[in-house]
Amino acid sequence: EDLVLQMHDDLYDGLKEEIEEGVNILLERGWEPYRVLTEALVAGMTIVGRDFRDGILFVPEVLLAAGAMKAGMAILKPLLAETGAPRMGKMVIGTVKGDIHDIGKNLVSMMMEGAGFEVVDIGINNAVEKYIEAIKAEQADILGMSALLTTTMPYMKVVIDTMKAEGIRDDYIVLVGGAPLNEEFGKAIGADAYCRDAAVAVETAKEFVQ
Ligand code: B1M
Repeated sequence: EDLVLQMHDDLYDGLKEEIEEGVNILLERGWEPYRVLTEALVAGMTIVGRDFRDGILFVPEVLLAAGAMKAGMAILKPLLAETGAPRMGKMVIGTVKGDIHDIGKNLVSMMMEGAGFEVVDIGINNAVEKYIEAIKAEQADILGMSALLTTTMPYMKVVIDTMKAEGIRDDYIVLVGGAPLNEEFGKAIGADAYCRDAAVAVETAKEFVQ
């Protein structure tokens, strides 16, 4: 579809209004919100990520792209949440200390809400104290942690180890995600599961709460 390719370019160029317009047009054409999300926005961000890695794009440009992506996600959010699914459980989610990448986390939050989970988003750059305070105060069923940097992902282990030391590790389902992680890492740090993407996070969370 031409419009989708155009949107990949617009996202790359950080054109917020064009992305909003594109999202609305695809929805008018009858596209499912999840398809718009994955094929137009997430796929576009993958291209941005590749050129960022290769030194073709720099932080200011990627920030603009992220802003455009968020604007598109804001339109989709209420639609993804509109399923009227029964309440499934409660999740506290945040990115780990040192990590400000929040698009993936926001997407997971949206999809979890859409699937009937209550989500408490504690934002970015969370120290272990913040996580533990939140899961206790919210009486959460699930703790979700997100990390996009190889330098911040080891912090997930700090959180889990602290939970163990406090004797509360087994009171929660701990799910982890983020581009640099994998199954093996999830196991090694003592998480209940690694979630490759937001859809997998939803499926995994459902399996654990049922
Ligand atoms: Co950053 N960045 N960045 N960045 N950035 C990456 C991650 C990088 C891979 C780019 C690259 O080199 N190719 C690279 C990391 C390399 C590494 O660690 N090996 C990198 C770097 C180096 C950096 C800086 C250090 C750059 C610098 O300053 N020199 C810096 C660090 C900032 C910090 O956090 N302290 C930095 C900054 C930034 C921006 C601020 C410019 C911007 C973030 C804006 C924002 O988020 N508000 C940014 C962006 C946008 C990216 C890329 C391009 C895109 C990330 C993204 O949003 N993806 C990224 C390249 C890439 O990943 N391809 C990159 C889309 C999103 C939907 O996917 O986040 O993977 P993702 O989430 C998925 C899954 O991973 C999973 O589900 C999500 C949805 O399907 N998931 C979970 C994620 N969290 C989960 C939690 C769960 C479950 C599933 O819990 C249950």
